[in-house]
Order: sequence, then C-alpha cells, then structure tokens
Amino acid sequence: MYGGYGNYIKTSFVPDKDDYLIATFKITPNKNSLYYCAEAVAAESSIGTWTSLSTMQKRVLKNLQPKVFYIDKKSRIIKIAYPIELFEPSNPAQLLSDIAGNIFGMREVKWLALLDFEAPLNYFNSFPGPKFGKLGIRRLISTDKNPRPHIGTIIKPKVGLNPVEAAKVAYDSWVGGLDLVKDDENLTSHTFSKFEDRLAKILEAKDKAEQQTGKKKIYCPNISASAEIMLKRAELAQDMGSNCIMIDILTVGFSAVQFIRNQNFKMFIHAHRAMHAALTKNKNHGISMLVLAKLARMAGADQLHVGAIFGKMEGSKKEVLQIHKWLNSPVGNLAEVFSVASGGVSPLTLPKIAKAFGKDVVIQAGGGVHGHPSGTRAGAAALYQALQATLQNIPLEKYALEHKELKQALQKWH
Ligand code: CAP
Ligand code: MG
Repeated sequence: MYGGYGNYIKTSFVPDKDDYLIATFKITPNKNSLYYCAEAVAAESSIGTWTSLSTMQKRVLKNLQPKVFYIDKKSRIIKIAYPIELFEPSNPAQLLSDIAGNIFGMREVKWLALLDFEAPLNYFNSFPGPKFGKLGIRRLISTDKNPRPHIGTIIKPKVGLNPVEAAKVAYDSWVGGLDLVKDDENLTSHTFSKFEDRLAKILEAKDKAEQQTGKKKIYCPNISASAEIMLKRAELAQDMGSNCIMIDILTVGFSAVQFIRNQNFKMFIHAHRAMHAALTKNKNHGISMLVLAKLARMAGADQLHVGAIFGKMEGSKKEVLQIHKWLNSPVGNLAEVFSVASGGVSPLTLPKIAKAFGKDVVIQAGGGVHGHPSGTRAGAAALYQALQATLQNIPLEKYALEHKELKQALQKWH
C-alpha cells in the first residue's frame, strides 16, 4: 500500500534452524501479487506496518526482520524465517499473536492459512510439555506387558444426567471393559450436575469398578472454565483421587492449559479440541490442526483428540496420521502425547482405527457405546470385544459368533 512492506523477500536465504522459527503459510491474494502479500504477512507478523517508519532502527531491521525465503507460485505456499528473538520463550499466547495474529485480517490478503511451524529445540524446550505423556499414562494405568490401544467412552447424553445417573453410566462402562470415561466437552458445572457432586459420585463408581475388575480406570472430569475456577476444580479432583483432568484446550486457551500444567498435579491432562474446526476446516484460511497439536503438546496436553479418520468429524487419514506421527516423534524434552480417536466411533470402526494408528491410540465411542441395543454395559463389552478381536486378528463377524454384545452391535450399526 504505502511502501511499508519492502525488503522481506530473500529467496536465496538459507535459515539456520537453531536461530529461526520457520512458519509455512498458504496465501490467497486479493488484487495484489503473491509477492506483495508475502511481504505484507512477513512485515505485519514481526516488525512492520502499512507504511515506512521514521522510528525504524537499522538494528531492528538487522536483528528482527524476518525473511520470506520460499515462495511457490503454483501452490501459493510461502515460508518465512523469523529470528527466534521475536518469540518469548514458554509463551504460547505471544507465539500465536505473532504468526497467527493480525495477519489473518489484512485487506491485501484474501485468505491466509498457517499450515505449520518449526522452531529451534531450545524454544520447544522452554515450554513445559506433557507431565505424563503417553508412557506416563501407560505406567499409571496399563499393567499389560505389551501395550495396546486404550478404549473409552463419553457419558451421553452430552449433558443432562444428574451425578447419580452419570456415575451409573460410568460404572457400567468401566465394568463392561473400558479403560476411560470422560465428561462431554460442553459439560462443566450446571444446576443439574454440579462439578463437585458429579466428581464425587463418579470417582466413587470408579473405585467400585476397579475393585470389581481388578483394573485401574480413568475418569476425565471436565474442569474447563476461567483459570481460577479450573485451578479450584483441579485441586478438588486431585484431593479426591482423580488421575486425570479434562480441558477444552481451545475454548480456555493455551495459556490457561499451560497454567494448569505448571501446577504439576499428579493427574494427566486429557485435551479436548472443541472449536478447532472454526480454525482448521477451511484449508485456505485459518490454522491447521498440526499447528494446534504442536501448541497442545508444548503447553502440556498428555492426551489430545486428533480425529478418528473413519468417524463423523472431518479430517483426512493423511492429515490425522501426520499429526499422530508428530505427537509421537522426539521433539527436544517434550514428552510424547497419547492420541485420541473419537467422534462417530463404534465397535465396527475400531479395527480400521487401530490399524491406522497402531497401538498408541485411545479409541473413544460415545453413541457407539451408549447406543447399544442392550445398554451401556453391553455397549462397552462390544467395544472391548472389538478390541480383543482386533488384537487377535480375528474378523469381527467371526468373533461375534461367540460374543453376543458384539453381534448385537454389528446388527445395529452394520
Ligand atoms: C464424540 C464426542 C466428541 C467428539 C469430538 C462428541 O461423541 O463426545 O466430543 O469426538 O470430536 O461430542 O461428538 P460420539 P474430535 O462418540 O457419540 O460421536 O474427537 O474429532 O475432536
Ligand atoms: Mg463430545
């Protein structure tokens, strides 16, 4: 517009990965050229603005000016190398305000998608990361010598049951064979289900189910709220012996997640991603689930919903497994995250999900358990049977000949 955006393009530049955060964007320009838009994005996400500045210093330009070092005209993908000094260590809010802030609203750019970012290990290590991670959760819960997928459910209906009713659903799910029971993402504390009452009743049911089955179980109480209320709820959950807390990480914000993580509770964080699709669904404008997953791991999520591939929510196999792979790859000191596959899952889809993810996945079904014709306990048994069949490489139809709950599930959802 008025020359504030010059000198950011340096396609000969090769960034040193120890000194630069590299962000990958997809740009759809308005009337302006892709090159102009690339410069505008680089400027507005770092030191520049719409016009040249009398206050600009040579030192600032030298030390903090990012470089657009990659531009692909066909795919409209660009890569910007940002000097790492632009980013405050261990501050997820500032990272997003930088590479996912004003730039989404610029008139010059019709659509903008933040696809990925890479950063120096020192920067990743400045974040707390998961306290337990996948291996910590396995140590906490599974006694199996050979690790397997965990199976879980979401209490349904989503909201509306009173604590006694919810505890019964949870108990039936655990004794039916499930490892994990969680609150739904929109259940926090309501006239019909006060958080503290639900927590007490369901933890009581968990104790009973553990005695009955001889197996450790998990309850994920949803503590999502303002930070001070989340702190109180987490402290109560820990005092009452919960081994997990659930947080809707996008609606509360990554800083709140990191605040709770930094309390070092003896409970792992189950991260629900409600609202992500407002950012991730449009592949031309928004923030990719890969970026959100990286932030979730950095902020301290131990388990993270990543998509079920074969469920009711969008998310291609390629994209979901790319996220799953990154969550399970070595990144500095950040522990690996337990992927959660959920959304429209039933015993019939379990084998495909397990095949796609391998053993490091929590497979969750809400309707696919509580919609079973013989009720929750049978629905949990059917999901458990589907897992056993899968682990033994037996087709579900064959396994169902000897397992009526699975047979009924196949009949209902074939
Ligand atoms: C699944 C679920 C989860 C979704 C979220 C729901 O219930 O409880 O919130 O899995 O999607 O409310 O839809 P069902 P994602 O099993 O009954 O579908 O995991 O993709 O974030
Ligand atoms: Mg839900």
